[in-house]
Amino acid sequence: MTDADKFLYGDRSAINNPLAQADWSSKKLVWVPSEKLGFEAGSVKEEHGDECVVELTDSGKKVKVNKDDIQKMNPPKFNKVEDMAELTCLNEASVLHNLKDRYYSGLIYTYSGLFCVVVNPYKYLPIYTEDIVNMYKGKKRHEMPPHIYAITDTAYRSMMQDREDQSILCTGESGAGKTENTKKVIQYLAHVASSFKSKKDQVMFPLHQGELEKQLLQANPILEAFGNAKTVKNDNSSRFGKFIRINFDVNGYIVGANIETYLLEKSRAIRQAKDERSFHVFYYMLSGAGDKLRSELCLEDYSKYRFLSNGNVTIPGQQDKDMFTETMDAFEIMSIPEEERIGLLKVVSAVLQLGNMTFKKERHSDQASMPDDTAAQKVCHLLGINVTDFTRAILSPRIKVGRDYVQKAQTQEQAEFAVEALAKASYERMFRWLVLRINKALDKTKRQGASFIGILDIAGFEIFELNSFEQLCINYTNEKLQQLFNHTMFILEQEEYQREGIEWSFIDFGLDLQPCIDLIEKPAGPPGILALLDEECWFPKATDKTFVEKVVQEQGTHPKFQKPKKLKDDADFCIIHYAGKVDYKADEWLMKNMDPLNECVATLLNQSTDKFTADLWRDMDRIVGLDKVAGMSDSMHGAFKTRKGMFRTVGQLYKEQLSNLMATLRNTNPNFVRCIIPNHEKKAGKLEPHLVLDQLRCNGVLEGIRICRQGFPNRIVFQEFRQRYEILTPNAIPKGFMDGKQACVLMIKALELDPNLYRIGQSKVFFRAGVLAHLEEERDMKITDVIISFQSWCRGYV
Ligand code: AD9
Ligand code: MG
Repeated sequence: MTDADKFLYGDRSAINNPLAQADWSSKKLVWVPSEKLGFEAGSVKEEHGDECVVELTDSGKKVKVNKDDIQKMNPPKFNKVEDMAELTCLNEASVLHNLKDRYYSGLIYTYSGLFCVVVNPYKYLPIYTEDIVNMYKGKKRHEMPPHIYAITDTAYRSMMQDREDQSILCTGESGAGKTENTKKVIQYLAHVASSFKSKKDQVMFPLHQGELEKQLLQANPILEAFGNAKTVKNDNSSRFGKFIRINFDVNGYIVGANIETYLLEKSRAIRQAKDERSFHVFYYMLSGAGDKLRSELCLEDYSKYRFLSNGNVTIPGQQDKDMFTETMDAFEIMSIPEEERIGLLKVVSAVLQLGNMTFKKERHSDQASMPDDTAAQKVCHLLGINVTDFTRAILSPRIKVGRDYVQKAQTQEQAEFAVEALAKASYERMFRWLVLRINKALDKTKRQGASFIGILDIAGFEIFELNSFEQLCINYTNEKLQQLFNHTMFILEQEEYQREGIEWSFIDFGLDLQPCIDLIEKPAGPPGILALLDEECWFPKATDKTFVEKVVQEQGTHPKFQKPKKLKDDADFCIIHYAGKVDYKADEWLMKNMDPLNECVATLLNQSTDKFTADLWRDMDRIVGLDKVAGMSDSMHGAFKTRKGMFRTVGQLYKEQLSNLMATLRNTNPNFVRCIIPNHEKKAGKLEPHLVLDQLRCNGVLEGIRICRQGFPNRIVFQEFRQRYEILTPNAIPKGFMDGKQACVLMIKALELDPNLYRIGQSKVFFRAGVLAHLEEERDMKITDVIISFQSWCRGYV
């Protein structure tokens, strides 16, 4: 066994161990809930009505357990099973046990029906080499052990065979491995679908990738430099979501790609929590820029920047200086020229300088003043605008009042707010520009794509103690993704039942999620939370508090909505999401939704002498001025009425972006990858059972199982059914040839099963959850009987 084999196949020698099998059937092994371990193995000793006495296997302790709390253990032949849908006892305990068992043997990928579950190993595993890529190439899913490559290859082959677009959806909590797996998908596709394969090419360019594939692979380090940061949970946490669409021609060669990004956490550019960092690029630049560049960019020491309040936090095992070189090399490969690179870095530096602009309250008025304009001068130098104009725009911007413009002095608070908003907007615009630029590079062949594979890397449900607008957006996304999953499962099941011609009454569980989705996104009748938030943003004198009141008034009786309980009043309301109840606090939601910006400064930037800056600020129609925000200023609500429709709120834009994403995904064949974080210490070889169970609950794996159980989850082809269980119905089938289906019908009749427990299809028998497990037990007992009588026969013989 090679090292890689160990991490792909593991050791499943125990599965055919007859002793283990006999042990399982004689001891009535079950799982009982355990505070520490999730579940503990035990054997049922006594049964009294609803209760039974279970002897725990490890400690030998006897415990009383309610029968409903007991979950059946699978026979040993299912140990470390690669697809958990095959388990005869399909329950939480068995799923957790199987994942844990596999994880401790170094097997991080496991299937669960439609899902591929992957547990972050937090260490290098030799399973992503070129040899392994080649091993998976062109193989069917069941021919190879579970792997992200198998998912990718299946998607690729279905795309080629069925001409159907595909998607691979990675979700999971922060640090679970979404981005790492996304990268593996791209790596695999860049390898197997490169058009750069002709003999001539290979002689001339011994590297394996063509230019496009190289650029595709380099898009990630660039995006990560600008969009990732060290957080408490993950040293390389993506602070944005992304959907990478790789286009293929009819021959299956990559012809281009496109990246869409979602919800960049731009506030990180100005503020970071304890022990966290701002976006990587700030540190790369400050550590890696040479003297010439440092002076060109007006760079200073870490300690000088207010927006890097935690100073120079380093990442273990990473040299920011080297990463700077790597990022610049990636730009080179992406053919982003020097002047654009400098343009980007100037914005990065300007964002930092904006943080150093400080304001003071004037002695005799509320007006703000700026005693020292050094930082402002640097900002203006970097962005190619006039410092006097800039200072005026910040301290006393021209504001439209009715039909006229007037200059309105700002308070210190307003000036500080304006500068922070400008820093965030600059960073966001630069990021958006970068994505567009990468897309331009990746689309340059302009060859028509015939079909595509899209890879989604987006945060899973977030449930903190108190949750804000950002969590609402991400949880709303996950409701929709889960709905897509449930619906897919429903369709597939339905198709299978139809193909087999069995009677079915399978419910579309996607519908279950609609009420919560409506609560968030419905435009009217009554309006959902996002619509109410928009409405309130336009409403004179509205505040976060009046917004909450409106929500309660309109949606107070919605079944997925709860007002906070009296005792826990620090939350404003609670949404019963599919993944659980989530408490939201509406502080700053109006502001977050409006995302206002000083229009005068935006206009200045739009007219910058620096081509790059002017380009960044070209489209101005989404900018909402500070004066237009309810609660910020009481001036002129008439003014923005006329502007309504000119720009859109953050909520509206996101809703639209998400709806486009969903429309795209609905037209693809989805492949679901659920990433699981095993512990919160970034530690290899440690799996916290309750942490994993919580995630399995949130990410739909357990829900998938629940849905499965509503139908006929276990299915077995006629021939196998006969081979395995004929022992239970010795006289049911007459000697001689008999058609598989007919034999099964006779066997089932002899078993006297309740008709609700099974369906007989065209090629398989379908069973309700647990039925097959029961047959398996009976079969075991029969076999044990045979063995025992054989043994006593042997003894008698001796
Ligand atoms: V976040 O929501 O962007 O904060 P992700 O993307 O889910 O998060 P990521 O892929 O960045 O997590 O993984 C976190 C870290 O876990 C990586 O930096 C690796 O150190 C580690 N990891 C994850 N998957 C693997 C793997 N398959 N092999 C080895 C891994 N290490
Ligand atoms: Mg990530």
